[in-house]
Amino acid sequence: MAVLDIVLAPDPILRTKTKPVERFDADLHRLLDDMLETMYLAPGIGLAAPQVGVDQRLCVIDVSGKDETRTPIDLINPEITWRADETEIAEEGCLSIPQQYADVERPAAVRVRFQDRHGKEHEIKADGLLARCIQHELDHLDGVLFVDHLSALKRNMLLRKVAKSQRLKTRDDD
Ligand code: K1U
Ligand code: ZN
Repeated sequence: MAVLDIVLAPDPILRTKTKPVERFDADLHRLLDDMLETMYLAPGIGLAAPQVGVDQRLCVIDVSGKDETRTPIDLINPEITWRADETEIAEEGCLSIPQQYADVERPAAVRVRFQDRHGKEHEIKADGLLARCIQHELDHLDGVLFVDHLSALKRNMLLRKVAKSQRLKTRDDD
């Protein structure tokens, strides 16, 4: 397994709509395993393919706690089939927008239909942190970032901070 580089905003790949996965082969399994390893190391609770520079409709999620057994989920070609009317506000971060956090309002529960790494179809209902993480990751697959749910003022402030910290890092690395 390998740790992949995480793409940071404003890289344009984070703004592209991903293409459906068609081949459920060894290359796909390697990508999913590498993404899981990258997510656990980051650390994060989710990671979508565009965040590692891949234009494919897939993501990995594991919302288990620090002292719990790992429960990774691969979501291939996921689609939300139902959203609760009730919404919840909670703080989100993003591995592609490091060290920036904001409250985001989202439906409190969702149903999602997806394929696993073997191409088998599943549909699950999720609430709480899993529902939030699914929505955050599926947004990535449509080129949407959590800051897009904020006011333009807040969004530009967070994105400017990321751009500035990247400029400083590039300067320090030189
Ligand atoms: O997609 C990503 O950028 C990963 C992101 C997912 C996410 C965070 C918060 C709400 C919804 C979705 C992260 O994992 S950021 C890191 C994080 O939230 C975290 C890291 C370690 C332990 C617990 C949470
Ligand atoms: Zn993210």
